[in-house]
Amino acid sequence: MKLTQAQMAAYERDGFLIFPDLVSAEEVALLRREVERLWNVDAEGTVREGKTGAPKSMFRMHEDNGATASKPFRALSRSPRVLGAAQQLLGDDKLYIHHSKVNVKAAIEGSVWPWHQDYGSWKLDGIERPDMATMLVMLDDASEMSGCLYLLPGSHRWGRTEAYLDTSTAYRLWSVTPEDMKKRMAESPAPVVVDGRAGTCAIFHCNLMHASGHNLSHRDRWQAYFCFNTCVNHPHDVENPRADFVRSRNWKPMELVSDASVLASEAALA
Ligand SMILES: O=C(O)CCC(=O)C(=O)O
Repeated sequence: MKLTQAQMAAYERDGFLIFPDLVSAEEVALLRREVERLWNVDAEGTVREGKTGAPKSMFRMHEDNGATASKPFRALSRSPRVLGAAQQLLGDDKLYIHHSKVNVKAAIEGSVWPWHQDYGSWKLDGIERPDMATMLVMLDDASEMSGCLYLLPGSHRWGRTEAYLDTSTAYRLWSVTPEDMKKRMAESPAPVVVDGRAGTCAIFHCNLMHASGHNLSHRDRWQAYFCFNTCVNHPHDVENPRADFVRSRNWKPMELVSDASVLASEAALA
């Protein structure tokens, strides 16, 4: 996939791009089988909801080792559609993944994600510059009812905003205070709803404000995220670094594989 000049300009202006049907129904079905397989894996990185024990986030699908390694997720993370798009937007062919994850927002009981910038956490991981972008992959049809993501257009241009550690959900997240967010949203364009069919993807800048609400529907909402950084921008040492599953130290440049590798990886699973 080669992004057009218009897409590059829109990313610069808005801080995100949305790609309907970037991942096929067959690929989504395979990735969903992988999520089901990983559901009960007892991995260090899996964050479970306090009330139900259902996963909220599962990490580290993209590596070729470890309890949550997944060939289809690894292939997708290196495909021209995903890695190639991130390379173009970050202006660098040498990228690695800071972390990958699947966020499971369980029907009715799954918890929310407050307004935040990802770089709020990643700067504290020791990453010097906001030269990072995340590709989201919908593994379900997502709607406002099911707690889809919202993006605040242009907010990446504000730079990094002061963050506080929100501990109200099972995943401790550096978030923007409600007071700050209310002021800023009053002066911003309306948030964009990232909804649509499973297989829809969105790539967004690490300083873009985003959030998602409750899943009031009867079905879980599953979404995968690949968070890219440029290799030269890898984290420097910090005191008490977070674990490797969320702050990778595998800074080797990733290599592109073909788009067909996602489905081809199923043969390797058999
Ligand atoms: O999955 C979601 O609804 C939001 C996730 C998110 O914002 C994050 O993981 O940083």
